[in-house]
Amino acid sequence: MEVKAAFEKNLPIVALESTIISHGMPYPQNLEVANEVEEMVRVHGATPATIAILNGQFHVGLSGDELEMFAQAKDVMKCSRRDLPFVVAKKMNGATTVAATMIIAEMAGIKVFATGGIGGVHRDAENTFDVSADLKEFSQTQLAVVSAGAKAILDLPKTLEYLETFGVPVIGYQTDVFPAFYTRSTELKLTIRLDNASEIASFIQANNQLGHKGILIANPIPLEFELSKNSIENAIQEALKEAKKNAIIGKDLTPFLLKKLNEVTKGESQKANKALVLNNARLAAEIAVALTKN
Ligand code: PSU
Ligand code: MN
Repeated sequence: MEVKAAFEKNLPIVALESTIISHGMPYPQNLEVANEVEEMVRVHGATPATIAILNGQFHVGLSGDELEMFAQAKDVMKCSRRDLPFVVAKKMNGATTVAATMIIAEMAGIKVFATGGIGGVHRDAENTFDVSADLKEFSQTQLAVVSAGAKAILDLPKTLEYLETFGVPVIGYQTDVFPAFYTRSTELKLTIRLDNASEIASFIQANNQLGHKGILIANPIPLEFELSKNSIENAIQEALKEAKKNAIIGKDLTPFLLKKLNEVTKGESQKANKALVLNNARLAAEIAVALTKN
């Protein structure tokens, strides 16, 4: 209802994904984060629209009970682009990844989307070919996505190369380098830096007028929540080793690595994750508001 009213009045809306709730964090922290993220968007003047699939139908905006169901359910399918027709045909419940959320948000007419981290090119992709469908989606779906970069479980230089090849602009928000989710900086220089929401809104308008598609806005984790590079790299190495030992591949790999990281860091990664998602929700709301003013 809230989202429908916002559309009718042309008010700013921010899309949110549901895989981060169902597969990205454990219960009950996931529900807490989902609610706080929605509240953060509201406090900054926009309407949150958490996107998911219920009984085969696309939902843009979830009720409290629906959020709770996605936070608790064990049988919700993680849906990327290729999974959408299956879940619709079978009238199943599905949680949407960044790629699938972009598709449904664009269909609904939403321009801005906040998440934690996007999928990317996995380490060892030269052997496994594991490249998230999120990346290709940016080249075909028009949406501005605010993320804290991409997790260092991935190969970040290759992820940026891929985005460059597909013509996807990566904007550093108040930064000259690509952030790595748990840490604010890397050696990876970006070509575009913008320092406030209004400049980003102007960029989005120019991009969309040109008929270009996705934009990645990289918003570094707040300084006080940043983890140390060494400790997180050690935890990642351990998580990757476990994944290899258990022969985890395909769509199961990202959720497996997130869960292992949380175990290895004794919940530290989870705390950082929450802080950066909230920070992204705030910036996305500011951008959505600025878009209605430009
Ligand atoms: N990275 C995170 N947290 C997440 C995800 C990625 O730090 O929750 C989720 C997002 O929904 C993202 C998906 O779109 O994992 C990517 O999965 P895959 O690598 O299988 O495309
Ligand atoms: Mn993959």
